[in-house]
Amino acid sequence: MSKITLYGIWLSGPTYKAGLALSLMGQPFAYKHVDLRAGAHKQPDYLAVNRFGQVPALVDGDLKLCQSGSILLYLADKFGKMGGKTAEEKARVREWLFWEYDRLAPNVYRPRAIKRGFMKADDNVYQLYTGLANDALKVLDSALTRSFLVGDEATIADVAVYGDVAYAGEGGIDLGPYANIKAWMARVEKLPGFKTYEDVLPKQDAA
Ligand SMILES: N[C@@H](CCC(=O)N[C@@H](CS)C(=O)NCC(=O)O)C(=O)O
Repeated sequence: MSKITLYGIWLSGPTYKAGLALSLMGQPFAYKHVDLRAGAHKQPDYLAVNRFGQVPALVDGDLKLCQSGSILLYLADKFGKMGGKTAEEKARVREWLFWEYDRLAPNVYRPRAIKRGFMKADDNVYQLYTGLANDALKVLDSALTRSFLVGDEATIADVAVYGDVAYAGEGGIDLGPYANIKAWMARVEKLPGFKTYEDVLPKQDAA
């Protein structure tokens, strides 16, 4: 059976979510570096893997998948791990996945892209995103009076949301006021198989 291959770039938060899920599930994977700066994600060979021309993508045999949330759901289902134990838990996991990519991810990733010079924007645009990020972080902080987001064990909901908040600092967003988020991040970081984005995502192709 051939290994799963993850396509992405080490600076990409959504790629980190897929890599972190594989690592937490104890699944080795091959890796293909997609050079966004060179426009590799818009070339026909990559568009054949991900029609949206974005990273990440995941290839498992003949199956080509994209969208980090969909990839996480696929991995949870395939390996029977981190997907929630009951129908209700599985539904709650999906709620968090849809919420985080609506309210949290763009509002953390875009300030980071502005700070790192990947995106040009005026200060008022930066302030708009960070204001929305803080609105979402308040909601998250008040939900995190429990060990993990859903049930009593870590799920892919924690992976997806961790893959947003891990970049808050790089975007100039202070997590200081969010004690519950900080305590939860420390719990996620203690899970077996946890890796930072620098550690989980190679900077070049890897077999
Ligand atoms: N909703 C997508 C977002 C993916 C995304 O925004 N990827 C960025 C890199 S972090 C990308 O490929 N940007 C290049 C582009 O959109 O042209 C997911 O979760 O996979």
